[in-house]
Amino acid sequence: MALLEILTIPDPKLKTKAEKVTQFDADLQRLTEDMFETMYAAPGIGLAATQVDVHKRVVVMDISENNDEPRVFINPVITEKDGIQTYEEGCLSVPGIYAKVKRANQITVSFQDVQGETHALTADGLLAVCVQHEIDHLNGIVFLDHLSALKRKMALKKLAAAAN
Ligand code: GNR
Ligand code: NI
Repeated sequence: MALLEILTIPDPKLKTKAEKVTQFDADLQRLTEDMFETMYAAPGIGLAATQVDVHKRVVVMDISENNDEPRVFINPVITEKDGIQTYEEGCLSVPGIYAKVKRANQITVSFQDVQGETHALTADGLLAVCVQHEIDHLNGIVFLDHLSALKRKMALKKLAAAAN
């Protein structure tokens, strides 16, 4: 197992669109294990491979209190969306910044597991937020991109001030 370095904005590599996974092999298994270790250590409730500079469509997640519900989503695709919810989001790639983001309230996501088996999951609440947040990363999008230009500017100003 290994801790991976998490990219932070404004790193341009966070804007990379990740490639579909086609090889369900030992390297993929090891990547998910390293991503879990990195996510739990951060700590965070989700991590997209993009954030650790691996541009493949791989997401790990655990929204449980006790870190005992690990979930892996390979090649996730949202097939249904319903309603709207607003959630105060944070991101390991945007440290210390929190902002309300509007997203679908309920989603159905189709994905593969590390063996390549296909599954579908219907989720709402935080799980739905997290799946949408992580799929955004795979498409080179961070939550700040959902904010108004003014709110994004304020968040970036705060981030720059914190870095000094
Ligand atoms: O740890 C995280 N918490 C979180 C809180 C609200 C909405 C989304 C998230 S995901 C984030 C980890 C992360 O940056 N994943 O990409
Ligand atoms: Ni994030």
